[in-house]
Amino acid sequence: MAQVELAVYSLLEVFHKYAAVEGDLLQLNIRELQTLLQRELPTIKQDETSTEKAMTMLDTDGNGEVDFKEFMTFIAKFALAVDMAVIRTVASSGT
Ligand SMILES: [Ca+2]
Ligand SMILES: [Ca+2]
Repeated sequence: MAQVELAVYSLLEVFHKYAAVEGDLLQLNIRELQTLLQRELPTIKQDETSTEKAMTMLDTDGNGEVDFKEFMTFIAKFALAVDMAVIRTVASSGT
């Protein structure tokens, strides 16, 4: 499979793996979100307050859970932030 397709399937798989743990199988509640962030995005600093902040930030329709669309919006923002950090590193290394 092509690299981008693999990445998309991988994101789908990760989302559904954590979303299906309890309650609504297609949405992440705050505990599922916390587990996903801790295990799959360990470079983001984690504590209880940050999970609550993440939930508020990700849950754009305000239903108290994170659906795949909300999760992907977050992943897109995360990717852009990583890209910016990489650009800054390359620029500051003087190469
Ligand atoms: Ca769930
Ligand atoms: Ca939501």
